[in-house]
Amino acid sequence: MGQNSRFVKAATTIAAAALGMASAVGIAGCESNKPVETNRIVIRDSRYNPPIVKIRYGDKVTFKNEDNIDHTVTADNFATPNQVLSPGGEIDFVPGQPLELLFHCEIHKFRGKLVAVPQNS
Ligand SMILES: [Cu+2]
Repeated sequence: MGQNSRFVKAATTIAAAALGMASAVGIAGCESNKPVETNRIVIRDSRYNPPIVKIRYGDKVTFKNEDNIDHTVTADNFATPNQVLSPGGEIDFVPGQPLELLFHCEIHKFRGKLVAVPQNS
């Protein structure tokens, strides 16, 4: 009985640690989880730079592919935006409401996040 409950406790601790890590990391491979206020997201070396962007909704954000291979900007829920970007290609996206949009490259699976906040925040 004593050993059994120790095992349960250990397993619980591991699960909690894994959860904490997942939320702290947020997006795998990102150096920083701090949103950067910018209207420009550049894809370079198969990453979105910066990986987490904050804008005001109604403002335009431009994605540009500066790599020499195709990438996509694809919303995780496959709603807008969903676009293949050839080398040098650009796409604009204007969120019509406050949102948190997770997006990724369908081809290479790297990830990014766009936070659109109310105009007065
Ligand atoms: Cu890609």
